[in-house]
Amino acid sequence: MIFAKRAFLSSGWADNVRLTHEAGRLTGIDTGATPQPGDTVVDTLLPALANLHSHSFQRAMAGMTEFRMAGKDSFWTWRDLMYRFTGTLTPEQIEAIAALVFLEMQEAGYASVGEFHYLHHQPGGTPYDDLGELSARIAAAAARTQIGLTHLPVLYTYGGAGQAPLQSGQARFGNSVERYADLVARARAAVKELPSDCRVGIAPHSLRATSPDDLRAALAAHDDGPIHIHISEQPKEVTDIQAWLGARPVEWLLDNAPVNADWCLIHATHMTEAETLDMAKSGAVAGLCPITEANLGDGPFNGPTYLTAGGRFGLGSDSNVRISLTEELRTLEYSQRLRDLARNVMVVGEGSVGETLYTGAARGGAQALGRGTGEIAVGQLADLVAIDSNDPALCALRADQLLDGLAFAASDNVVTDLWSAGRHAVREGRHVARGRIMADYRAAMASLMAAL
Ligand code: NGQ
Ligand code: ZN
Repeated sequence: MIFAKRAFLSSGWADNVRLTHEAGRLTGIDTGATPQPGDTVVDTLLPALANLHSHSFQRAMAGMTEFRMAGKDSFWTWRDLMYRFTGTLTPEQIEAIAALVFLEMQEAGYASVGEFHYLHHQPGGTPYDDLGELSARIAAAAARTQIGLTHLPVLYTYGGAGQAPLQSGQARFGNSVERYADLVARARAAVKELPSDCRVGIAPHSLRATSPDDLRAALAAHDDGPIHIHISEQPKEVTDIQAWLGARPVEWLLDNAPVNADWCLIHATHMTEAETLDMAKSGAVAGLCPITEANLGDGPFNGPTYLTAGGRFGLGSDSNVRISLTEELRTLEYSQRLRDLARNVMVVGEGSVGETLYTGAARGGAQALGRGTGEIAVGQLADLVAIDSNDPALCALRADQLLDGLAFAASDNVVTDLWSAGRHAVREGRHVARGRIMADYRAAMASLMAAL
């Protein structure tokens, strides 16, 4: 059982909290308690966040695309390099990279991940003997790290807006809607081997990688689980979709798909005021990926309008160029400050920015991953993170300032413990399977770099 000197419960801060959990869920929460022999004693306990958007394999190319070339680098040239990188990745390497990524997420304070998975086939595009081979590799990485996985196999059929054919670099991603249904079934079989908090959703990659008819067909075949889609990340995407479908991407999606609380719209960066308000009303989650959106030069999210309209949001690490929960939180707020020349933007009315961002991302992330979590309360999954408030970045703060300290002053090394649905994966700041996962990752990278 867990004893926390202080915990942020659904009812607010409480002291001397003893928590029990069983089969992944919180079964008892006593405040004003005393620690019992055998308890895991921690300093400050928070609901752990979900990381709602990841392409784990991209972690392995972090730092390789930051060299300026002939003054014309863009999101699209980054993407070409990323495609080249996917050209040789083996199933073993993909699993080793995903395990490293999930470990880094847990050490940073994320209990779960939405893996938006589109690397399906062999180099060249021939399916593996098992269509779900690479989904099984992602599931294996989740098993090794014990992270809470929401696996999101991706429907990727076209190379660009207007049903353009796949480019050669996209061959490993491609499926018809029919074959996609088989792939989802294989992914479900792989995830069934994992603990019961793990699950499967669907992910049409983007409007440009699918078509209106295919999207409708994929949605019709889907009966349970979250639906994720990339949308309006780059201006070119907005103009391409407008030219093809006659409406801006978010506008088109809201008018043509049953977008509701099961949906997560990744990025949603370039929206008009009307799109922002309509998206907030839909109940969908905005999947914000602040570090990646800064790294790729996407632009800032329309935060103030969206929050004022009650819009829901969560955080994702997307390209995994850096995995840091504290840095995602502050990068989101700083993107708003830099645009608006203002401070404390991501709060409606008055209040703590850190608390608004953290609790908003906890609830929104849980919703987006279809996970019964997001606050510490009986019946919720035991997705918990402990931080050390004696860290110099936090030691002078009152309890009601700790989330501001976490978001703006601290590094992820304040994380001491993490539980994914009750599985105690990080202890004393280190993942329990760190040695083996690190060794496998280094070996995978050596073989990958030799083959590139
Ligand atoms: C992805 N990443 O699916 O990994 C995309 C690049 C695309 C981001 N959008 C590929 N950040 O959008 O076509
Ligand atoms: Zn993405």
